[in-house]
Amino acid sequence: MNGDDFLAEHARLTRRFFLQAGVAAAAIAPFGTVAAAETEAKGENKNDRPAPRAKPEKAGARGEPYFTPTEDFRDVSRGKPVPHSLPEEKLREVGLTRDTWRLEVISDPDKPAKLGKQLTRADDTALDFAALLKLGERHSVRFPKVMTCLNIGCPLGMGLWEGVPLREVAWLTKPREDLRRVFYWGYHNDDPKQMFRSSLPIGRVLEDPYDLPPVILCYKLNGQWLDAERGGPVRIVVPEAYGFKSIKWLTHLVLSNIAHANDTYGEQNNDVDSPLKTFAAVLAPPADPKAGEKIAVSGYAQVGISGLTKVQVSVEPADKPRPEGDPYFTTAPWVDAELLPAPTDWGALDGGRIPPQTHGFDSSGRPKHWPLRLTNAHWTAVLPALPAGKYVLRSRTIDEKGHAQPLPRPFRKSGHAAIESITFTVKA
Ligand SMILES: Nc1nc2c(c(=O)[nH]1)N[C@H]1C(S)=C(S)[C@@H](COP(=O)(O)O)O[C@H]1N2
Ligand SMILES: [Mo]
Repeated sequence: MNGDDFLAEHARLTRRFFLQAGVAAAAIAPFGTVAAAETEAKGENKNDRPAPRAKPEKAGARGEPYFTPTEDFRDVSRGKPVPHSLPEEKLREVGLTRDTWRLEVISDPDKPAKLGKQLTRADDTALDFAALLKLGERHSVRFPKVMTCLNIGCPLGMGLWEGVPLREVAWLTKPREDLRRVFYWGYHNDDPKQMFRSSLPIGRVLEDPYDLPPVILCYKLNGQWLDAERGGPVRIVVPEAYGFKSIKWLTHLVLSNIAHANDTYGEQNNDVDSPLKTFAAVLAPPADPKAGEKIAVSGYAQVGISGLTKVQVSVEPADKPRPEGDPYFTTAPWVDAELLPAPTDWGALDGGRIPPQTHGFDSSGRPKHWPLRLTNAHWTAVLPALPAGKYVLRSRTIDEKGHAQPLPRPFRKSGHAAIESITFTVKA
C-alpha cells in the first residue's frame, strides 16, 4: 500500500474507531516503549510495574476510542492486597464504597495549621459521599487528562475526570493561618508501611494557575462512578501532575504548616515537583516496507504543560554513525508530521459526546483549540521511498516554547521524554 492509501485508510479507521463507542482496545502502548517501560518502572515499588502487554495487532489502525474505557486503563496500584481486590464486605468495612466512605480533614499534629474546625470520624464530622455530592451540585468540574506514571514511558489511560475542587473541602475547616501545604493519603490496609502519601502547596489548591483546571476530589471517570480499581469511591486528581499526585481510595487530608513536599514518591529518587512533559511516540511503525514505496507511520503525542506545536519524524540508516555530542538527535533529518484533528466522537463517553461545561470545550462540546494540554494528540507521517536496508525511525515533539524533545526537562526522574528509536528494514 502506498503512503497516500495509508493516510486514507488511517483517516477512515480513525473515524470508524471514534464512532464505535466502547470498542475494547489496549491502553496506549506504543511498540517501542513497552519493553523500556518494564525496565524504567523498576525504580518503583514492584507493584508499580505494568503487566506485560501484547503488541497491538495492527498499530495505527487500532480501534482505540479517544477516552480509554475504564477496563482498559493500566493499573499500577500498590498495596498487599491492592485495595480494589478486597471483597465487597471488606470494602464496606473500611469505607471504600460510596455509602460507607468518610474523609477526615485535620490539622497536622506536628506542624499545625490554625483551623476553625476539623472533620473527624471520632466526633462524627468526617465528610461523607452525600456531603461531597452536595458540594458537587454547586462546584463540580470536569476536565480531560491523560494519566501517566512518572516512571513508565507511555500513558496509562485518557480520562474525563469529574469531582469537587479540593479547596471547597479545605474551606470547610475554616482555616485562619499557618497553612502552607496539604498532604493526603488513601486506604492502605491499615499498615503504616504501605502508606502512599502525596502533597501540594496550598497555593495550587486555592488558585488555578494559567488556564489549568482545579485539583479535585474525583468521583466520576468518563461519566461513570469512579470504580475501585481507579481509586473509587474518591481519589485526588491533579490535572498537570504525573500519576503519583493523584492518590486513590482517599481517606485523609492534612492541612499543614510544613514548607516542603513530603511525598512518598520523593523517597524513591523521583522529582516530585515535575509537571507533565510533552513527548511523541510511534504507534504504527513501518509495516513491511518495500524499496521504492512510500512509508506510512503514525503515533501519538502526550501534550504536557508546555503544549505542542508539532511532531517531527526522522529516518537514518541504522549503520550510519551518529555525530558525537548530540544526545538529543538535533542533527537528525527531521521533517514535520501531520497532527490529526480533534475527534468528533469521543468514544467511551455517553453518546460519544463531551458533556456541557467541560474544561477546554465550548458549549457544543468542541475543543476550544487543539491539541489540548494534558491530553493525547495523534499524528501521522508519510516518509519518502527508501532503498533496501536497515533504518532507524525517531519521532519528537516541539512544544509551544519551541523546545525540541527531550528539552527543556530531559532528566528521567522527572518523567519520560527520551526520544524513541525504532529500527526497521526496507526489503528489496
Ligand atoms: N493510594 C494510592 N494511590 C495511588 C497509587 C498507589 O499505589 N496507592 N499509585 C499512584 C501512581 S504511582 C500512579 S502512576 C497512579 C496511577 O493511577 P491509575 O492506577 O488510576 O492508572 O495512581 C497513583 N495513586
Ligand atoms: Mo506511578
